[in-house]
Amino acid sequence: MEDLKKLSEAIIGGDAQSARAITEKALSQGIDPVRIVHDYMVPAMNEVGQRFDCNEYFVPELLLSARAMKSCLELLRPKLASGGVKAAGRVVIGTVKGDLHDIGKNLVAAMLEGGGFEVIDLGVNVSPEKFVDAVKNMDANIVAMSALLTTTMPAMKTTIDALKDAGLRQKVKVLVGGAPITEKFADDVGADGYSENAPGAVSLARKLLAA
Ligand code: B1M
Repeated sequence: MEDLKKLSEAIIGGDAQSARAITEKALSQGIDPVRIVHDYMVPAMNEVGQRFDCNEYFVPELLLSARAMKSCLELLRPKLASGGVKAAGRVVIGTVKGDLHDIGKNLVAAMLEGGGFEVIDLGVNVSPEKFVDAVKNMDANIVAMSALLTTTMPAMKTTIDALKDAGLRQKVKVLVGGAPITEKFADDVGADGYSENAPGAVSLARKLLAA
């Protein structure tokens, strides 16, 4: 069996080539992709964050680790999605305006796909207008927003207000998440739900649509 601790080490070290090779091998050995992500990749990125916090890592190191993480996610995404049975709902997802962090958002998108949702990923730095247009044009029933910066959290409220102004708020459930987001913040901005992690976002999306 593949030693997945080496995968964590490769992500922490920003070695995309090794990280990808280990992921490929682990998948060929039938290791559960959800386990690969949650037991090894997410903790590795958390360690990178801690090193950044104590000035051991700087932006270039973050970028290298993020690139390694993304490279592995490319391989994992189809596997995470293959469990889906039928479209459980249509989700428009994006990282809010001003925010370029997309690793967590990509993870949530991949897990939602895996949970049987149709996912329209608008990317990063998504303006309220772009969310509104996507809900209109794609006939989505969930809007999922991610924010990693305290300075971009207010964009979630601006987006919810834009949905209200466009007469779309009742049509969609709004799901929010990201490291600085809390349940209280979600309530304060008028979201329908908050999840602290990607698997939680999937069960919450199901619950919200069933309600
Ligand atoms: Co940035 N960054 N960053 N960064 N970065 C943080 C967020 C920070 C906490 C680091 C720090 O100072 N300790 C800090 C924010 C501080 C604050 O706001 N209070 C910070 C900063 C300051 C910045 C810059 C301003 C730095 C600079 O330029 N001086 C800059 C801002 C750029 C911008 O966005 N405009 C910046 C840039 C970057 C990089 C580009 C270098 C890179 C991002 C690469 C990329 O995403 N493509 C980066 C990184 C990698 C980080 C850290 C180290 C790691 C983030 C990450 O990917 N985590 C981060 C420190 C940290 O978080 N400890 C940091 C792994 C990922 C799996 O977790 O995204 O939290 P996360 O997702 C989780 C949950 O939050 C949840 O599910 C996932 C797990 O299952 N989740 C959801 C996420 N979205 C969800 C949505 C949901 C539900 C759950 O429903 C819709």
